[in-house]
Amino acid sequence: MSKKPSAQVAEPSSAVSDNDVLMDESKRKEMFDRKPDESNKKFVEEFIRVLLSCKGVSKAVKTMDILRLAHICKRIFESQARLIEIDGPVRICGDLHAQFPDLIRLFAQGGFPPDSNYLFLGDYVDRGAYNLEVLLLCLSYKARYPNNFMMLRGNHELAHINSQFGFKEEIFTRKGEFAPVIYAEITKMMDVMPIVGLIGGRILCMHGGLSKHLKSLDDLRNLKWYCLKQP
Ligand SMILES: [Mn+2]
Repeated sequence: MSKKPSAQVAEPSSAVSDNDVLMDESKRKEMFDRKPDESNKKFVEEFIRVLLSCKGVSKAVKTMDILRLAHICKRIFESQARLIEIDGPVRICGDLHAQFPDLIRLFAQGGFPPDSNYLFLGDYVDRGAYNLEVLLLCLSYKARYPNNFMMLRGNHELAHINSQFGFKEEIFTRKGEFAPVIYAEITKMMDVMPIVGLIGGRILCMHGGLSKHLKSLDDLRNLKWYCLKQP
């Protein structure tokens, strides 16, 4: 799969009110927060089905659905710690860098969730051609199996990096007028992703290192959220 996904203008909205909600952050959040768990579960399962059938994000996935998934995952990340403590067995996977076929191969070999538990070490986006497919499939599994599918933050889950290495450009090429809101919401979600995983109380996992000022597991457990300003 070497061909880049074709550029596509964002889908037209069926009603003016849909667009109003889409562009209004507080209305959107209110609507998403009102959805019952069962509805979110069905929504995420459908998301996984569409992404696995390789229909392509531009054609098959609506902007509102991307925003809803980002919202669900942001809530999950906020409810879990920055140091996630899990027990094995778990499959640990490194950088995906927008390589959707590689992600599918990983699942084909290791078992599609929830047959296996996963800990991804970050860098879902940038460099490759399938930023949205990779990120959204991972987020869908995170939303569906929040305690069995773990996603750490890599250095590319930061706006000042992924605005330069392909992720932002892909969203703006493929999602047209709704790109700024999608990019902004995904960035806010990335800001609350965990940064360290501790498996079985003894295997410490992270993307690429930690500050020398963090000296103990309790320092990691007590880490506060932080946000970098978008460029
Ligand atoms: Mn990397």
